Amino acid sequence: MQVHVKMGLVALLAGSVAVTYLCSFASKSFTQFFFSPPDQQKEISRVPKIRHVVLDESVVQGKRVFLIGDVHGCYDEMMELLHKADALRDDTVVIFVGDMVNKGPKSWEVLDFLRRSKVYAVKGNHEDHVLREYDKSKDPGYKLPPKYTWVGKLTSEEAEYLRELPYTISLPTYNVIVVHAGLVPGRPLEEQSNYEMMTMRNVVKTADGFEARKRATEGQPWAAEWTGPQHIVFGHDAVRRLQLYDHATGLDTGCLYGGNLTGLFLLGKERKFVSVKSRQSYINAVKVNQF
Ligand SMILES: [Mn+2]
Repeated sequence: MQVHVKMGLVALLAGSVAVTYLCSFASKSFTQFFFSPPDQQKEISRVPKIRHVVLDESVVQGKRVFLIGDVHGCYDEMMELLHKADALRDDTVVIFVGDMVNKGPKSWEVLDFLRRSKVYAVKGNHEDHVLREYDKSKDPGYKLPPKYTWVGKLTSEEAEYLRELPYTISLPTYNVIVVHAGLVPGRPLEEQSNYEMMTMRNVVKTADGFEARKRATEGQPWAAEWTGPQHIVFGHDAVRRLQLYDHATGLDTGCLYGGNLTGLFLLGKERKFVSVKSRQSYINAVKVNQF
């Protein structure tokens, strides 16, 4: 009898939890569906004034362009790569594909280098994470998680530099677009979601085109479905390492995980890579679908 009463109570409790959950889920979905533009469904930091930067002929004329994969605070490897490629010259335009900071050992040093040098970069999901933590840390009651302690020391100028990183950099001279994570095929640049440009890995086919997926468990790599006309250079996907498609090149070769840091020179239709070995595995393994 006692057992039955207990079971009844448990069932009642479980039922009420489920109903509460379903109600909150339904109302959230309803609100999101009717009142939020797509980007606000996923939390991101305040968007930069210019989302899409164009580096035209006046910037790249007579210069080499060198694109660098996800650095993640691997300052020593970054400097080694820049020297190996002889890229710190006035005749070389250097562009980073995002996720320059976080997770690795020397995020601040990388950020300081970026700000002091005449290099370009797009915003990755980790720059966005840093900004969200920075904004939260302005509340005196907020305690930064241990892995974001370095964010507490950022000046407002340093945060502002990260804030204004664009989501894409286009190089019409080379017919190239640089983005951190990816672009949804068949969708104009202006209609790409800020969140997805920093986080997507795959796309799934729908009746009217493609939808982005953050996780690689569903659909295809977006780059496999990208048919141009521009060539997209991106990072973010350390699990897949170097990705070579006709119209897309993925440069995240997992420096943070003991792989390589890879750079790419744009030379007409050819792709010339320069890479350096990671000095150590700063994190033991790439978690599949890591965010
Ligand atoms: Mn990333």
